[in-house]
Amino acid sequence: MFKQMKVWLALTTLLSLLALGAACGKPATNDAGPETPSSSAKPFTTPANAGTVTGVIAYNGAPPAPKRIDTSADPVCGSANPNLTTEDTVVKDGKLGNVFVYIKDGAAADGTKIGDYTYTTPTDAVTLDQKGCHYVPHVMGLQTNQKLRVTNSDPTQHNVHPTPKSNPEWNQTQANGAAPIEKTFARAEVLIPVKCNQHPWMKSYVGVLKHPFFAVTAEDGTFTIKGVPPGTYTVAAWHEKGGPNGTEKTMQVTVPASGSGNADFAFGKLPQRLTGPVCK
Ligand SMILES: [Cu+2]
Repeated sequence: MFKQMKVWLALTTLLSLLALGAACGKPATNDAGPETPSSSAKPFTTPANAGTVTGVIAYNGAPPAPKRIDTSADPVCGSANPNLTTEDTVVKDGKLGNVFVYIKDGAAADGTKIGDYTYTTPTDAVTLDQKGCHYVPHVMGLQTNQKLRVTNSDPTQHNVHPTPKSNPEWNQTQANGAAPIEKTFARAEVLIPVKCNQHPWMKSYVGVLKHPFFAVTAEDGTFTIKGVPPGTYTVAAWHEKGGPNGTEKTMQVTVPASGSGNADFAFGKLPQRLTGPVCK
């Protein structure tokens, strides 16, 4: 018992030190923006002059090299995916993949706040697969009450375990060949970590929003959020590193009618001239 406490203490100390070290990154909270629509809520329909929010996420400085994962705890994983590596910082040509980008706040040109609309829940499920003993995709998004469909493509057993803060926590064993697990999340939450109780290295993140204005950056760091009504918004970019809840950066973006608002973010090391006053 005492030993466990010591390990826990060491871990929390390490985490706080890490948080301090990432002085330029703002630790993220799980606040996904306005949750409850006001009494003036109106159903959202995509206007004919909707635009997009697009951008590229840069990664400054040398990215940490992916680490090889020791899968020896489960021989099936070792043979299925012998070259499994960490996916927390996926950088290609200075661009960062797996960043969750979303509209956090703001209003359309007619003054209606993004949180004041009600949105239709998509009928299609979003799939989170377990393949080669890792989660695919690593980061994904879905709307509140939209079905999350967890599948197991591996010849081994997994134990799917999301650890939300605003939604109920659950964990469920999924044997090889078992039927998909279907769940929904009723509350917006950015983002919900998902782990596997069977394989400690397995991790993924699920962003839940009441609206459809989110995207995950591709390997080349690009993203596009479609169907956005012209207006001015706070756009947030979230990456899992830099704090216990990841790092979130925001910027104001104006989406012109039938046009595109640009939201280029940068993670990693800040250029030297920006350090100091920028870091609070
Ligand atoms: Cu697993």
